[in-house]
Amino acid sequence: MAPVAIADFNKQPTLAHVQKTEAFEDYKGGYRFAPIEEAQVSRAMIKRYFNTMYERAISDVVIIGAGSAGLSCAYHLSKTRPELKITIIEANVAPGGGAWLGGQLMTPMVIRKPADRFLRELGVEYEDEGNFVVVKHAALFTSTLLSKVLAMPNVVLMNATAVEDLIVHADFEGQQRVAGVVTNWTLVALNHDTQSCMDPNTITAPVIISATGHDGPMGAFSAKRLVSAGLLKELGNMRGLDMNRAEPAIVNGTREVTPGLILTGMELSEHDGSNRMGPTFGAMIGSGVKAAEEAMCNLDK
Ligand code: 48N
Repeated sequence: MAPVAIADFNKQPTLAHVQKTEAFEDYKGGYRFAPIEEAQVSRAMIKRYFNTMYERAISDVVIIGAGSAGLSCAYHLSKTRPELKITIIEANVAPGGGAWLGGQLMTPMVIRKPADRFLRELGVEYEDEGNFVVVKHAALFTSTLLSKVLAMPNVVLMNATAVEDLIVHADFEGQQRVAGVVTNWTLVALNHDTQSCMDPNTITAPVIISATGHDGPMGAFSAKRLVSAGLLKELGNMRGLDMNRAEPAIVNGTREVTPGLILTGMELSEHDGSNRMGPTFGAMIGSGVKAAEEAMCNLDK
């Protein structure tokens, strides 16, 4: 069959009549794509996305927030336990949280030792400054970490999706346990005041890891929800900046704060009232990895 001339491109017949075009000319003779019908594109997305939603309605671990702590946690957990169904829920369209920049919109990222060994594991280059290292652009760290997490076969990322609430079950003794998350499209979650009730969806899991940060439209989401749900008396509220106190406090404090819920990253500073560390990210890595270890201990009980 003669190649379709570019002039006839828009007159592509429906798929029923089109033979498979063997070779695609390069730009000189008129670049062509293989023919397609719109419904094929829609169905290719719908089939995969909603199959995933169906399959992940019950997950082994849900991670709320795909910032540096959430992604470091997902990387370590999915690599160490490839059999676990790990589902990441990220409210933004773009995952990565605050880790696309260093500090005050400057792009280099500082990571204090010993967290530099995580960079070597990821294959992210850096400049060694003695007690700390500098990645030339924060996006190099975040995009590398994100690409490795997304390549893990047991990880699913649902971005543009917000956790609007926690599922909380009570056992026979009345002990309350976080048993999953309540989700909605983020644009819906941000517009509940503009419509009548737009009910959410659910994902159940034995372990929830919350890494929702300390600021942003939904920062410290789970910590705040624990207070409003009566599972935590009050927030500790993040304290002033002190790098040397903040980073070990966040990593060492990473834990299951209520049965079924592990907090990691800067959300923990709001829960515990620990200091902030400002533009240094080693604690996010360490806390994320520790949260993964806590989750594995929890699942293996
Ligand atoms: O990057 P963040 O905000 O949070 P962390 O803890 O991963 O990293 C914090 C780090 O970037 C710092 O803040 C640095 C170290 N600065 C410290 C300082 O002293 O200032 O990522 C949280 C992610 C974001 O992508 C949010 O969109 C997302 O969580 N998120 C949610 N996703 C789903 N549902 C929600 N309810 C929700 N809330 C937040």
